[in-house]
Amino acid sequence: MRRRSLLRLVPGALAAGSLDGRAAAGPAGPATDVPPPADLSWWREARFGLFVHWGPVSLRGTEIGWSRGAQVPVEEYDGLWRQFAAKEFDPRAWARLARDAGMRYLVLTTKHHDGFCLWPSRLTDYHVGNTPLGRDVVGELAAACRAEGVVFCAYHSILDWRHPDYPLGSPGGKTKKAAADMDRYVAYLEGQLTELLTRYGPLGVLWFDGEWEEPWTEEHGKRLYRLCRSRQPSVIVNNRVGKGRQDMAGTTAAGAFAGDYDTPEQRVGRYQDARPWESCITICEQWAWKPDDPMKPLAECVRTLVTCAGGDGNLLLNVGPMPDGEIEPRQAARLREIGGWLRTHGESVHGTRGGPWKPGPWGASTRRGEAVYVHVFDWPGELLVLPSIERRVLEATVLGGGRAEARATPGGLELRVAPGERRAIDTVVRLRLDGPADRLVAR
Ligand code: JFZ
Repeated sequence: MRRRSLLRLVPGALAAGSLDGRAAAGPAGPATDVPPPADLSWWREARFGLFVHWGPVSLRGTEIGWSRGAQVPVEEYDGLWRQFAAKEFDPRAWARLARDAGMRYLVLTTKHHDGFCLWPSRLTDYHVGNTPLGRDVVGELAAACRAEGVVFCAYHSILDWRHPDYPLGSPGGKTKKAAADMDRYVAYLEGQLTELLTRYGPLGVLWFDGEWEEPWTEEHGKRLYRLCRSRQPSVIVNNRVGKGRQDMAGTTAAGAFAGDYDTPEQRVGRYQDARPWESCITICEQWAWKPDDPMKPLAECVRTLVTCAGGDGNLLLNVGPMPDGEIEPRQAARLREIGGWLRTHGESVHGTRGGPWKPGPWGASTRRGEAVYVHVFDWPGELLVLPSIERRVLEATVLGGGRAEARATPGGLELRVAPGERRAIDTVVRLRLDGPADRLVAR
């Protein structure tokens, strides 16, 4: 069984201006004193994952971590674990839902900024094993994901506003702790990561967060990156492990920063094929569950996923399960709708690369082998004209059924689909080319 991407086998795929197929480190690649970047091909081909933010804070319906000492007094926030019973928690149902949504991996908040651990850590009492729920959420979900064919991944907050040794505290890192000891805290953090890396089998991704505060340094980040890769050589680590992330656009600054991929937050990343990236975006507005949180329409979810793929990136779509352990039925239904769309259109998302046209107001494009998928969200009129490509189009069809026409003219490539055969969310026009699409330069 060969799981490698076909793209990397295309002769000449390393030519300038072409897609490289492997996880190119780019100008912002990791330093030489850390292991070379992980092989990201399975993750890149997956394109779509489920982010899960959960913890006792769901009992209040306020934001995880950030509401501690803000909307919820610190003592009250830190006592919520006593009521965390989550009687309906069904890890198999979460994993199945992710799979039904067409997602290939799941990232769980093992510990968020509030310090609460969703696994029974030996290094603290502040964990799920001591709550009325009394189960190992990380362990059970990791097993459920494996059973359902979804890659289990761990989010972990570097900062911990509750831990006495971490120098900053709630609200939002705006207070200082008198008796803090960062070295001791780093030992705690590394001890917890060692637990996660050794107890639960292979983790697909370690999704770090909270690196932006002053106590954390790039040296800390490189050490943590090395720890992860030494325990699990194949694990993929995001760029929030170190100090390279520039802002919420999530791209990594030039220089020698640790981390395998970029992390735009609450926005779709820009077209970038030299370094992998993943946008994390909430299905509602809050990361943790909030009653009546306005939910994104199906069209927005699908177009967001497609625009990520068209920009050569991934989408990590977030849900916050309710305090009883269930994912809100309307959110679960939305995820299944996305899955339904992907059952017809998945070949234009999974396993593709972005381009050759960069996303625009009209839509986005993806490619694989000798096929290009033009995702048209908004037709400017009778036809869509795109910049010419240096290949002949042998055939144009609409994915899911329908006729399309592609005509090369001096003014560009003209695409036509009769108004009656267009789709409300995304008309996917599949172009069959006279050769590989990966060497076409993205414009
Ligand atoms: C971070 C977390 O704080 C957030 O709760 C969530 O887990 C997300 C995926 O990652 O997002 C941030 C990071 C920094 C700020 C706000 C949200 N900030 O500095 O204001």
